[in-house]
Amino acid sequence: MRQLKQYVLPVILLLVLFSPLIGAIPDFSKYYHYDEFERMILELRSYENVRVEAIGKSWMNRTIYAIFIGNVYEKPVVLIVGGHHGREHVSAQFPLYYAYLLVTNESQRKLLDHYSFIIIPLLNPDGYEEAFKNPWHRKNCRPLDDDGDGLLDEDPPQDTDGDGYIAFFTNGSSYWFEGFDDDKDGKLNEDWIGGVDLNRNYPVAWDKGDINKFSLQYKGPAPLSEPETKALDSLVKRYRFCIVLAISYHSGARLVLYPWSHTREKPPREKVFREVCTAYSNVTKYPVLQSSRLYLSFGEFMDYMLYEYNITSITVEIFGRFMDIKWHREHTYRVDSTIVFKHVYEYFNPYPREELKKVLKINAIALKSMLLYYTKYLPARSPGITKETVRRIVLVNIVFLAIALAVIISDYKRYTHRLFK
Ligand SMILES: [Ca+2]
Ligand SMILES: [Ca+2]
Ligand SMILES: [Ca+2]
Ligand SMILES: [Ca+2]
Ligand SMILES: [Zn+2]
Repeated sequence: MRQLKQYVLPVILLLVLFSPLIGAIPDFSKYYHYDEFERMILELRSYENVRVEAIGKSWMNRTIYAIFIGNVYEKPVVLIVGGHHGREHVSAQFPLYYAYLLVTNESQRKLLDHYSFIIIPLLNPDGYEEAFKNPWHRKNCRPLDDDGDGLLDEDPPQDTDGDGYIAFFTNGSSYWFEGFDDDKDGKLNEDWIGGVDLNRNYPVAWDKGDINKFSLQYKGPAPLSEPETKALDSLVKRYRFCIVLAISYHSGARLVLYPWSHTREKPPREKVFREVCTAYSNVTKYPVLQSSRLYLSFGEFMDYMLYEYNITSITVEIFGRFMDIKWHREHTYRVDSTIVFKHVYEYFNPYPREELKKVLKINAIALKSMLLYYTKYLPARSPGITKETVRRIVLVNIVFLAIALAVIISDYKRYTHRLFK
């Protein structure tokens, strides 16, 4: 007995120490490299009603995942896509965080009564990983000879002074980035790693897109030329008739956008679009705007969903310093006649810990509230034949049979009675 007692205290201590780990979700208040991010995606497989599918590979052979929550053939599907753009880390963090909420948070789980979900948190894993080295990186990593010298990606920018930032310089007439002239051709940073802007690569007004390979908005050699956009498109093709709403997450600003991006014309069902966006905006206070009112963009995902598949689709710019004059002033320096800006990562992504937590939380509340609002637009569906329906049909048939039998018997009795009377 005494021997047993000496184990009690250590066991209790261990249980107390590790209890927060049991059923806990990952720490989303910091950012993760791709390998860890991938591990967090795969860990979702241990939850009920969750399936994780590899839908394709990036140029650098990283896997692109889709997370399925609930039964997509039973409940209308909400499609959520993040991480189109490398440096917009929070735009990938949020969809993964939200996937965890849908399976662990009581209040969010109620949405599964109305919807199922397909979540692609990170469409551009190469760009995402590259942005840890070069936080200006937006495109994918298709090997691309930007300057036409026959060499691929030979001169990206670097942090030459080791302060952890890649600075941007401008003197009013020209601009340049921090880095070495890697190929010693006298030009600085003229051929970055990659790439194609995935959110300009879809076949909607694609021909009007940017053909300059060095441009951050380079549209690619052909519509859907990239393995990343192709993977997403074939997934959407498979479930096009189940998807009732598509939400694309980006960062750089705080806005809720609706189509079109490629024209200033009104989209079909503009009223619904405005209502849905407003339901989100009521929580976050982000302004609601038609995307093209901000600027025109061609070959864009949200437009493609509506144009090609008639899927109601919106874009949420989840966080950013766009138009934040005060922040810009605080993060811009002047050295002689040169203006220096370093904090591009913080422009696109909230600071780790408190600020990041706050952004994720408020957007999760906004998304839930928008989805609850949107239930009124869900198509009326036949519930299909369930076990319960079969049980009821059998029961009703038994009752009818019993009545019929009773009638026949009583009729027979009456008949025979009359016959032999
Ligand atoms: Ca080159
Ligand atoms: Ca390049
Ligand atoms: Ca530096
Ligand atoms: Ca060079
Ligand atoms: Zn973006």
